[in-house]
Amino acid sequence: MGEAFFTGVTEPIRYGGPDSTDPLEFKVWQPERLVLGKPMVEWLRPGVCVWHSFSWDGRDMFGAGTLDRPWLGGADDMAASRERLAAAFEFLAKLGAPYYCFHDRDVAPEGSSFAEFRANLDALADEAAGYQEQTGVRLLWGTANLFTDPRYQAGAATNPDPEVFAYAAAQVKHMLEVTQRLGGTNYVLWGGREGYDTLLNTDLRREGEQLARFLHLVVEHKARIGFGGQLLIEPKPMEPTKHQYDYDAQSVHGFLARHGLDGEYRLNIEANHATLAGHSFHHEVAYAAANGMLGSIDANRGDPQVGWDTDQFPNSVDDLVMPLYEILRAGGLGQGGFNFDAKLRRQSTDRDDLFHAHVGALDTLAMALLAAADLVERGDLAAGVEARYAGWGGELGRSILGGGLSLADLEARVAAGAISPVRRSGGQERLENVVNRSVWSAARKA
Ligand code: XUL
Ligand code: CO
Repeated sequence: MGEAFFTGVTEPIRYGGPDSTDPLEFKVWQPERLVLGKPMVEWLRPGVCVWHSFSWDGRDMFGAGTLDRPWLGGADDMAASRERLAAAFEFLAKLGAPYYCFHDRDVAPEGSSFAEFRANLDALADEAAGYQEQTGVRLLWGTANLFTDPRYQAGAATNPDPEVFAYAAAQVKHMLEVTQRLGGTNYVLWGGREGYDTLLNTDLRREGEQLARFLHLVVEHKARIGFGGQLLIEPKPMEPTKHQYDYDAQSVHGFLARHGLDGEYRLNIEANHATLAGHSFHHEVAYAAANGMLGSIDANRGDPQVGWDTDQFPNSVDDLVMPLYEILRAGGLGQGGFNFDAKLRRQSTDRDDLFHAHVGALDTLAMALLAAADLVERGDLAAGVEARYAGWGGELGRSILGGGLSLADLEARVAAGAISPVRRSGGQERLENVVNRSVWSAARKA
């Protein structure tokens, strides 16, 4: 491995323990530490994203790039792309994160035709395969960028022009194959522009049908090539469009069921997308888990005062404990993982800031995992939920759910005075204390 870019960090980041004062040592993250009988790394399967960490120079809609990114150098050609890949794998090897994720366009220059883009991507995928071999880093997921190029201004699958649909299909076909070649365990579809800016020019019925057709085509191609990974849809309610069809976990689930696609896709839940949808991250993960739709996680956070997708690195244990509790109770993420879909603040200009961000994110995630495991082990939260619904295990509850009682039957029972509900406390504050107890207890034992 070259040592060209991250010269401020000469050795792989080590575990220093909770009392370490070295900002570039892990305080909690110990990949092999057993949690509920399984190594931390297997519960979390954390990954680094190429787009925010290596392809972005800090530019925003008000100003130019600010970050020190010598591998970008302003060019979008094969030489610059090779440098970027070298930088990414040097970083990954030093951080010790086991996975990475990328869009086709994050690694390959567009060229002047689709055929050229495809050839560029193939050449860089070969190079990535070599780095994977050398470093042991694996691909968590691949995806196609169907939102940056101006051709996608009105969407990809939901575009009014079938030629744009065809272009998107070509891109996804190829990237699915590249993901398979690199051993990716998931393929993600995020429909950034699958939505509308105004209803004045939009046919909702047609766009829904187009999207369903597209998703069916991906399922068919997955079967044709024998891709063993999971297909994932990443919900987001808006941005860049005013309204995105894959609004949240529940709308995607409903859409898939309506079009005979449930069972084919699961969800890639992103924390900041959940909050943009007016939900908590906990809600989205809990919904996915409750409906067998939990696939993978894009870990990040928003800012409570800023209403857009700020994609900050996760740094709050409190935000992550309950999503992790749901994940543990669901038996884990299976083939999924935690991709840090997070970017530095524009003023965090040093190359080393990337290490600080990921070290903090891994430690935060690890600490939240310990707290969630403590909650699972103590079991009182789950026991409380069980007890709350105990009535449904009795004669009345079973008869209602079994379809044995009509509205008239129920009216008769109520009128006969056989039914007299007793109010019980939901105990929210007591339960919030239970969660805090596990957070504090896990911190003491870290
Ligand atoms: C955008 C976003 C994407 C997807 C992959 O908000 O989260 O980076 O994760 O296309
Ligand atoms: Co994301």
